Amino acid sequence: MLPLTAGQIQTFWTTGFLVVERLTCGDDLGHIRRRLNTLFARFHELPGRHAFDLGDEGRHAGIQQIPEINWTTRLIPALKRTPTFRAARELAAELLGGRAAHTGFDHAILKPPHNGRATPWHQDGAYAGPDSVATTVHFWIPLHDVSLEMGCMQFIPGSHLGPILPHHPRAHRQSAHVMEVDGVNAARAVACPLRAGDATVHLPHTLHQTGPNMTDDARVAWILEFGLARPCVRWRAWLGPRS
Ligand SMILES: O=C(O)CCC(=O)C(=O)O
Repeated sequence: MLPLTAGQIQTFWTTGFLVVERLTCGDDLGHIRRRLNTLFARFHELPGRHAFDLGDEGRHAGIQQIPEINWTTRLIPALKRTPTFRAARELAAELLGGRAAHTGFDHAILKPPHNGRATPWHQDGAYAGPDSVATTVHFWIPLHDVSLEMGCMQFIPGSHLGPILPHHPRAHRQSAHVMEVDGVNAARAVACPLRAGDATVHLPHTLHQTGPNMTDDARVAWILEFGLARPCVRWRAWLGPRS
């Protein structure tokens, strides 16, 4: 993967998102997909903090609409050693202008064929606590080609410059896990269909959504978050455990 150009970095900070072509290769995507498939295959056995549904019900035993697995790299640490993970971390460093580190959070989202549910408009920052000030960059990496009909990412350019808007659980259902924001002018949305190996990257305030999967194939995306590596993390390592 070539370094980003100054123009790409400027586009990212101006619009709040960027399409990155050829982040990774098909072989590694295949490897990641096999590993993630093993997690989705035992979705119902995973501890509750790892497994949610982004559809109407956040947790249920029935047919999943949009299963999501959080902290995939805690479940399968080898995922952090993949070329895809390393390439995303390198690009994060270029975008952030310093050494980048995994925030610790990552997730995988599956949209089964004809799942009938969009992932609603939201800002990732709505899930963080009010004291969260860190600037992080979020890579959305589909494990295959992805079209608008399959549920590619859509962004509102410039929305990263605004505040975190009021969010509510999907369709105001208290049993929903996924958050939603009302009143988004979807006419301004930019859809980002991708080829396998490409990715999008966005900021915590950038408004985004994905449509329902209207195709016969499953849509799977792996999402990785990086921030600037903080010196104090190294200091803590040097100091060792504090009594
Ligand atoms: O993959 C999806 O459907 C939604 C992804 C998303 O909203 C996110 O990563 O924040």
